[in-house]
Amino acid sequence: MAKKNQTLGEFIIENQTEFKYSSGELSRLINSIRLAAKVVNHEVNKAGLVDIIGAAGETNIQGEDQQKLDVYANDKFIQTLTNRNIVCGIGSEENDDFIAINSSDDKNQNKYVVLIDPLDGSSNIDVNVSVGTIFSIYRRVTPVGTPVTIDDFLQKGDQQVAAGYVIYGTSTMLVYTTGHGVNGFTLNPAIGTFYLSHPNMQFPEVGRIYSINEGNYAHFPQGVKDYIKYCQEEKEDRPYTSRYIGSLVSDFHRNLIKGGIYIYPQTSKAPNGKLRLLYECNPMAYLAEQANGLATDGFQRIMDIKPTELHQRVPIFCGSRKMVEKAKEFMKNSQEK
Ligand code: P6P
Repeated sequence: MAKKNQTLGEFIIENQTEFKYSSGELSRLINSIRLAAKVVNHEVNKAGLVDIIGAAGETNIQGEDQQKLDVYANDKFIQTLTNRNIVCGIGSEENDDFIAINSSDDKNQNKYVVLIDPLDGSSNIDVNVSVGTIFSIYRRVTPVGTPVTIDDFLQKGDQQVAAGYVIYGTSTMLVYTTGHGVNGFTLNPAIGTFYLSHPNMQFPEVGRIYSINEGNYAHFPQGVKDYIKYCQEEKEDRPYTSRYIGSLVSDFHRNLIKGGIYIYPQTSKAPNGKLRLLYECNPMAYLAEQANGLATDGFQRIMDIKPTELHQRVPIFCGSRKMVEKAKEFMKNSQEK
């Protein structure tokens, strides 16, 4: 049972028996993410003060300019996950291929792989808008003690053992699930401790906020155009409010608290949408379902999609249950016309 003002450390210990595998491993996993989150938070909060922002002059596999903080955050999460000797592999938005950890050491009894978007929304850094880290944790499927393979990463979202995000906003929060609901912890930067501030987070069944980049309207599928018009109709419960921060973690977090739907659909220019299945959509889908919400690609459950590539993109509609269901109706109806 979550108690307000409990520290993250106390919460993990009190609830580690819920983790369906050996308890100590979850603690070490979440603790390594907690440490990296505090280190990255420190740098994000001073980004405006030192010349750490701005492109690092390189581009990542996505062809996007790598902001120095992207690189820094990626390095910190990989370093802490590696040092804790708990994972056998890491997949990151910033790395073309997955990273095998201690794979040559046959004593490597590590059982988990982590997929991570180390600094999502990083294009917002130099305009002082909140950004986030997203993580997804699986148990490996290949034999323990052997080198990790791509199969350990290409698992359906419903095989996740934990997932969550860190949001570096007006306050820094760690929000995560291990399959027993979603809990939010707020960092007290003065003492570097995360406190349980949002126990048992749940999407309101219906919200009044829709989040989508309407600049792409001309390229949206008809079902999305129809849903946007539905949101804008003058009715008893509408029009809804349009809010789009351009940072998935921030839009998702606001919708989780207030109710709402976030949509990044396929377009004529991007037939699979923009967001990545393994380290953006699956972890957010796990959180959404654990918080009484839904996450689909417009037609099927995100967590039922069998991944085929480390960096594959999928469309995503996620948030309050009734809103995602309504959007799915519009997508289905437009297909049948
Ligand atoms: P657009 C940030 O790059 C991101 O991955 C998400 O955090 C955000 O919701 C989306 O892309 C913004 O994309 O095309 O609307 O700028």
